[in-house]
Amino acid sequence: MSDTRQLAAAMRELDESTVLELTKSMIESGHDAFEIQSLLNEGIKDVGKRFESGEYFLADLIVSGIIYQNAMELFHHCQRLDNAPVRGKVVIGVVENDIHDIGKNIICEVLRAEGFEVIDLGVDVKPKGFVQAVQQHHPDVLALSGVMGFALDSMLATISELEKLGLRDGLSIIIGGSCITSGDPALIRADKMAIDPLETIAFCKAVTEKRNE
Ligand code: B12
Repeated sequence: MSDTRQLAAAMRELDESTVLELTKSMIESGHDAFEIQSLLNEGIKDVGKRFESGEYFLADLIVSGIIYQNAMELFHHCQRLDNAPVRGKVVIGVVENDIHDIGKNIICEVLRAEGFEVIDLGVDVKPKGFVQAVQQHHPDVLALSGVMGFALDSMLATISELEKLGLRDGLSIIIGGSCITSGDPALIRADKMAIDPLETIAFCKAVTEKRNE
């Protein structure tokens, strides 16, 4: 089996030492971070399927999260140079009742690497938490992350609260995470929905470039 196939399989089997060994060797041999992440994503999605079918238990989900994050620690390429100019400001958080933060942490890292100042509100953020952060930080972009099916309702509740308080105009909102399956962002009254970190960067760059025109 090739290293790439083995990496997804080792993630699926929760074989931490093989995951870390292969991640290291793929980084050393010049594989792209997004390619490695997509293999880890493929493996961890299978962990979810095994959990759903009763083959894996909650403890296995917890372990899969730890392994994934330890593999992510091996990436140091995303550090922004301290003296690089700040491109814009993003407030991000995982929406109410959802505590899945691995994907959100990846988005934070890639945005920081691209020169954005990121204010990370953490997990299970209530609509009022986002409202307070928008009032305090005046971000260019508000990014709402969610994985659970119900996260879309929490996103809609957050955007409704911003609208109610007159804070929606002039604020660009991107929603993302695997709660997004398909559909139109306008249904949630967001400006953009995405799963791919690269699309997130492109959206945030477009917003700040437009602001600077
Ligand atoms: C690890 C894991 C956990 C860990 C999370 C650890 C952590 N620190 O995050 C723990 C053990 C805590 C956990 C708990 C639970 N989990 Co869980 N978990 C998973 C698992 C296996 C992996 C999730 C993950 O991290 N994936 C990897 C990351 C990198 O992917 P990602 O989050 O999608 O992020 C990527 C993109 O979506 C995107 N992205 C992310 N955020 C954003 C934001 C923006 C703005 C944008 C643009 C993009 C973006 O970028 C990322 C990079 O590619 C999934 C399986 C799956 N199919 O996803 C189940 C899964 C999500 N969990 C599930 C369930 C049921 C639960 C529990 C209810 C279990 C229980 N009985 O208690 C609890 C719920 C807790 C809660 N209220 O949130 C279900 C959800 C079903 C549903 N759709 O509603 C899944 C799908 C498993 C399954 N098939 O049954 N879980």
